[in-house]
Formats: sequence, C-alpha cells, structure tokens
Amino acid sequence: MIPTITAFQQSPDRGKGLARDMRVRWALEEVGQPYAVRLLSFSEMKEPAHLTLHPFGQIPTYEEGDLSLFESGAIVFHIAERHAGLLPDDANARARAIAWMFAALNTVEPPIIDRSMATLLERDKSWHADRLPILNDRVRVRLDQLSSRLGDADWLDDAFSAGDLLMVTVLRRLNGSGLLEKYPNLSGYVARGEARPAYKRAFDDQLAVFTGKPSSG
Ligand code: GTB
Repeated sequence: MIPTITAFQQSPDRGKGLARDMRVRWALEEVGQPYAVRLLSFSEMKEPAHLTLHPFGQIPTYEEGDLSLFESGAIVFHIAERHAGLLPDDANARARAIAWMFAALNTVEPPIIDRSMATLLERDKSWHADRLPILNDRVRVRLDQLSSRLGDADWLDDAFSAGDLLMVTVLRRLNGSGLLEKYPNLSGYVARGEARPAYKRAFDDQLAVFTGKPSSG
C-alpha cells in the first residue's frame, strides 16, 4: 500500500527542505518506499477534514490504509520500524538510535526553533537585538555538546540511522544563521546527510512543488 503524506502547497522557504515533510520524504526515500503527496493550503490545514488527521492543523501527516499519523518524529519512527535501513538490528544499537531521534527533536531542535521564530516574527521588536544573542548562546550550548560527541565520526552512533536523519534536518534550520559554520565537524555532518542519494531525491521532490519542474528522480 502506498502511503500518502501531506505537505505545504505554499511554503515560506519555497521548498528549500526546511518544512517538516522533508524528514518524512527523506525517510521514505531511504527505505525505498514510494509515496503520494497531498498538498494543502494554510486554510485547508485548519479545516475539519484535516483536523481529523492532525489535531493541531499542521503538516506533515501520514496515511497508510487504516493508519493515520501526525508528528514528523512519530512518522519517521513508524517508517523506520516497518522497513530495514533506518534502525540497527542490534537491540542496544537500536535503542541508542532511538535516543538520538528524541535528542534531535527534544533537546537540539527547541533552541533552534526558538531562534528561528524570533528572527522571523520578532525582528521588528525593540528588544529583538537584546534577545537574539541570548537565543544564539542557547543554540551554541547544544552545538558545542553535539560537536564534542560527534568528534570525527561520520554519524552519531556508528551507521547512519533515523537519529542522524532527524538531527541533520534539525541542524539545517540554522542555514543562514552563521552558527553552524563555527563547527566544521557539524557542517561536514550535515553535508554528508545532504549528499545521500535519498536526501537529494526527497529535496528535489519537495522543491519541484514550488518550481513546477518535475524532479529528475
Ligand atoms: N511537531 C510537529 C512535527 O514535527 O510534525 C510540528 C509540525 C509543524 O510545525 N508543521 C508546520 C506547519 O504545519 C510546517 S513545518 N505549520 C503551519 C501551521 O502551524 O499553521 C515548520 C516549518 C514551516 C516552514 C519552514 N520554512 O519555510 O522555512 C520551516 C519549517
């Protein structure tokens, strides 16, 4: 059965891989699962039909037969559990990969989103210039720690996993901030994720929504 996901019909980044359907697309590409995409306008996301799928009226969602899911992390976890390729077989390694999934979404993403929302929505406030360095420092704390842990490894725990997939998508939210560039190992880590063929197919497919050009994959 081919699952259907939802994604933005219009996106502020115009398909640069920042909206969270990207991580779901990437996971599906990694495991070789074809999928369909239903594009939604901002008003359609708040209509009853979509609210039955997503209580908060957001994207992405995932529908597969009787199952409907929301929350990008839960969707990626579901894909990783049902298909080989995103979680190790060894029970301990699998548990560690899942811990990295939570770390990406629960520990690293929140300060990055706080910073990103502030630059998007609070730029014109009188206090923005005072607040931004505080938000940058909170991001730097996590980047310092993550950089120390990654060291010169390719991935967070041996082989590429769903933990890396989520972490790379989270770190990409720092594009344009100048913060990630101070950590060459983290920049290299993100570049390794972006160089994966599955990532490129997912990125091209998301971008094609906005350029109108069909993706090559
Ligand atoms: N915790 C949820 C998850 O992980 O699935 C969060 C889902 C979420 O934030 N969805 C956003 C949404 O639907 C899209 S991804 N927003 C509409 C709304 O809430 O009304 C967030 C996002 C949007 C756009 C960019 N961008 O263009 O750069 C980046 C990220």
